[in-house]
Amino acid sequence: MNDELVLYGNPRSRAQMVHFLLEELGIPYRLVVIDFEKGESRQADYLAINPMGKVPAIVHRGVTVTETGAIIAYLADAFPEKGLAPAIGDPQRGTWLRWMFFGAGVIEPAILDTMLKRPDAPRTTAGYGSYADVLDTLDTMLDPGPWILGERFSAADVYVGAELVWAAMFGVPDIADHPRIAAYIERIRDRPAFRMTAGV
Ligand SMILES: N[C@@H](CCC(=O)N[C@@H](CS)C(=O)NCC(=O)O)C(=O)O
Repeated sequence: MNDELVLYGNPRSRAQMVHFLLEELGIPYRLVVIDFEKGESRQADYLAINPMGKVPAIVHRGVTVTETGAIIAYLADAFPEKGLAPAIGDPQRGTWLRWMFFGAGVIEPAILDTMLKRPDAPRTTAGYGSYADVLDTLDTMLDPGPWILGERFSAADVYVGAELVWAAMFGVPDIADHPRIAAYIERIRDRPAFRMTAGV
């Protein structure tokens, strides 16, 4: 079996979040840059990896994984000795999965809809309720902090944390009104692996 780990992405994309995780894990990998300007995400050889034509994607041990949250969860589990995912059977696993899925299914659409100023869907129908609900809930996620699992930094911080850093950089509103979230964003930005992969 080919054990090589290949990440397809580029620094100005969600692939940065996976790159951030790889540096936190400190494992060997090969980065293949997919250049959007050259149309590489829509070329046949890349569509064979991800038919969505989206990055990030990884290939590891002959298996392709796409979707940022799934890749981050997969890699944290694939290298358990690095301690970035609570083991199956550990009650903290429930908290970890909760916020990993919150990152993909709640934070991401809430941020995008807010950035694009899309009209609000009815609160009971929208999976994220309202943007204000999401911020209030993130506040509870960080109580007591400093990380999602308390004193333990994990892959959930890589995913949710990077989403929030990017949201703040793109000027998503009201984050400054939540000092706990603002301080968390600074903690993520200060991590050497984040700085190195985001070029900040
Ligand atoms: N649901 C995907 C979204 C990935 C995504 O939209 N990636 C963007 C860059 S951030 C992309 O590849 N855009 C290039 C294109 O659509 O051609 C995930 O969470 O990984």
